[in-house]
Amino acid sequence: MKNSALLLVDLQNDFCTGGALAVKESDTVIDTANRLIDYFQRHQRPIIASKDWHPADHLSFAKNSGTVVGEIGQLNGRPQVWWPVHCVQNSHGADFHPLLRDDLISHIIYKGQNRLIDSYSAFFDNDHEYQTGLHTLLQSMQIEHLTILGIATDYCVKFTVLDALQLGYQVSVVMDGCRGVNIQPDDSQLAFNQMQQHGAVLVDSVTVLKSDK
Ligand code: VGL
Ligand code: ZN
Repeated sequence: MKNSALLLVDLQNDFCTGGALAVKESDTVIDTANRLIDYFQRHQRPIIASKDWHPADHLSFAKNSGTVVGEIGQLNGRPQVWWPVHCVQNSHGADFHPLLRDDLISHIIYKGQNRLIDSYSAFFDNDHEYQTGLHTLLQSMQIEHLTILGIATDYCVKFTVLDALQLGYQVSVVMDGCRGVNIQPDDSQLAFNQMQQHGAVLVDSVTVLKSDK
């Protein structure tokens, strides 16, 4: 546990049941997140959460780009999936899920504020130009290992994990704490494979909770 932190990716209403971009079984994710939050709290380790935090005029929203939800186009010279309006700053959809133990979250990282570029990773915008401050925060706390879970497996979790590995962190991905959008049915499985190939360790929450060191 020493030098370890918990990173919860985008556990917001819009990605949960009833939300604009809901994944399946989000209740399970919140449940798993709460058990890990309790564990990291008991071990006095940092609990960090990211929030997708878009201005209402964000150009990843199909409505603002005159495009069709789920199709792929180009934004600022890079491939972009067009999304429904989601996680608009200060809206209910951008709030944490009501059952999440967010009172125990020690730091919140905001991403996706620039309307011209999407930001799947909690570390960088998709062009890797702008940093969110997460890396600086982790460095200031001498964090070397991250336990990561959240939504969506095939977007924000995947790119957060790949950036973390590239920055030199050891990463455990809690599989039962992740769910994906799955535009293609096996997108989440492919994302898990890709994270593992790049050096992430895929774990089950039960294993994490049992390892009492
Ligand atoms: C996400 C699509 C658009 C995510 C965010 O949190 O995975 N996906 N914005
Ligand atoms: Zn988004």
